[in-house]
Amino acid sequence: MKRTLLATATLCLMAAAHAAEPVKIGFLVKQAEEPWFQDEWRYAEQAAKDKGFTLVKIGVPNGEKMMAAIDNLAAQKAQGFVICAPDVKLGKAVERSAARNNLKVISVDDRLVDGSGKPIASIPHMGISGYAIGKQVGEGIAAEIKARKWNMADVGAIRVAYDQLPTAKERTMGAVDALKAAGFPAANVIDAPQAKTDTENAFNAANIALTKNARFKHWVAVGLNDEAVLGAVRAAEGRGIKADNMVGVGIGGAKAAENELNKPAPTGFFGSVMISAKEHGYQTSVNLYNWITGKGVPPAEVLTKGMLMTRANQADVRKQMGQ
Ligand code: FCA
Repeated sequence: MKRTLLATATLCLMAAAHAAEPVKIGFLVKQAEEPWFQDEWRYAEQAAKDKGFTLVKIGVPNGEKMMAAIDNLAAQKAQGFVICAPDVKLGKAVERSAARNNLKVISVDDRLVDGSGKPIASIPHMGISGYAIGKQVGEGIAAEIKARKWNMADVGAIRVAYDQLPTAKERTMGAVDALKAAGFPAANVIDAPQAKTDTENAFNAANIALTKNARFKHWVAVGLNDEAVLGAVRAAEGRGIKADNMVGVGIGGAKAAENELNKPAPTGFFGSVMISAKEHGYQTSVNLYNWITGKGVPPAEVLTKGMLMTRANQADVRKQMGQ
């Protein structure tokens, strides 16, 4: 009995000591230069301020930097981290390294997978509903093709592809499926694989697709994010294909899209399905904070929604998305 009491008292003391430790959380992103990730960080900072924890932001462009960042967080006595990894196949390495360092981990945007491509169930995840959001892209483009009264046989669709990333494949396949459902000919869809998910690589990929398919009168473009579609739009411009003959719809709605939609004259970047950097940055951080402080375990998977934003409705969409 005495021993039990003593053990209980020790446990209570340990818990109290733990609770008193300042909370420190890492937020690791694969492409720190991308406006979407800048926004996530900004909202994570907001969560840190609201809840009173320290946020450590680290860019992890490759596996080596990612592993070093996790060890570094442990050395600084952080208790956990949110991560969008440079390669989802590093999932097992993330899981092991977090466990070894006694860090809690939540993934954001890109779901981590094991060697066979299966999602790692022990790591809670918040991502976008990729296929549904991709469909919104395709539906938005199909509506614009109809509004312009283009003959679909004369339209080429560039799918800027990054199929090794599951969410990227889901997004672009959702877009293509919606186009096909609207009567778009499957044979007019051209895959343009990009080596990295940024504008420069999308530009190079789209350029090849355009060169090889000069037969089309009009073009549309889809990709996993705004940067991918912007690459296609810029490549088309380089070949004299401007706003009246290009309808590109991205995914994201962060600064890159905003700049484009606010240029005085419309470009081939017709719109973007806006997704919630606020939820992805703020809510993942709060979920992790609650987990660390024993206030609650994060949901295993949260998939967030998007809204089609164009020049015509951008103010309204931003308001509705709370951003
Ligand atoms: C992926 C993409 C980003 C962003 C995010 C939600 O990580 O690479 O551009 O779209 O999903």
